[in-house]
Amino acid sequence: MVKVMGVVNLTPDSFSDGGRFLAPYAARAHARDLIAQGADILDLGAESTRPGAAPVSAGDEIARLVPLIGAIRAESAVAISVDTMKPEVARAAMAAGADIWNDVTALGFSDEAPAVAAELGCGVVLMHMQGEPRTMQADPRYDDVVAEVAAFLNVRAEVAMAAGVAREKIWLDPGIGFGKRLEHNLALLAHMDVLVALGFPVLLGVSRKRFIAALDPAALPADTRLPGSLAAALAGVQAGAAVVRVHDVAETVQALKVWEAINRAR
Ligand code: HH2
Repeated sequence: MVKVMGVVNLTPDSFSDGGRFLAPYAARAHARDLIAQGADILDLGAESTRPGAAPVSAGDEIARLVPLIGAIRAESAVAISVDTMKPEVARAAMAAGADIWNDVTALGFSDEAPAVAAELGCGVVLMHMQGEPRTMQADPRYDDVVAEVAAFLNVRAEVAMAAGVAREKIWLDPGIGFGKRLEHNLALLAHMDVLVALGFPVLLGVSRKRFIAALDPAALPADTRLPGSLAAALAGVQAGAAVVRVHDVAETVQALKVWEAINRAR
């Protein structure tokens, strides 16, 4: 069964739902809603990766994340992931009850990150990004985006395992929209089987992303991109993605139920 990771943003400037869930009680209510809608994993993020977003200190990230993790843990056994690049934030989050470190820098933000992931024994999402969030969309270039992303993820998985992260704790993610033009995103989605063949579960984040508006100018506001998000998520799972990271959990769960029922009828 494909797993659904629901996004809970604790940032004031996320592109899709910026600020709406910043107040602690609102984030908690949102987390509760996503659990009720069928999320298998909640992905909590306190630092936006939006191009041009302001950096957040580790202390601020921890102050936003830890109370929410505690509150969710007190009432649910749902898997909790934290979207952070910083080892000290991952450490505080796991101590508070989180299970997974979702790192858009694939444990590359600091030298000690792979060893910290090994020590924490948590799940680790290794995502591909070209450049850094502030400038990544300025001029992304690849000779062969699918081969380059696959090679990068393979190396990062090797680095993580060499530091002591267990193989079964690792998930890979092509990083749709992270230093990629429309054609790069489409190539990665069309050839996701190449990433799946690396032998790790693949996590895919396409929800409400800008490439959808590049294909349909009517989808300029991020909250009008649900149909495109579902189409891309289903294309991804058809090619073998194991987890989809989404904002619209109920709608994605329904789409996956239909898709899985059709597959069972084959
Ligand atoms: N996308 C975003 C953030 N984190 N993590 C993984 N593993 N994969 C993704 O595709 C991914 C991610 C961007 O989405 P969102 O959280 O809505 O925006 P922001 O980073 O501005 O909070």
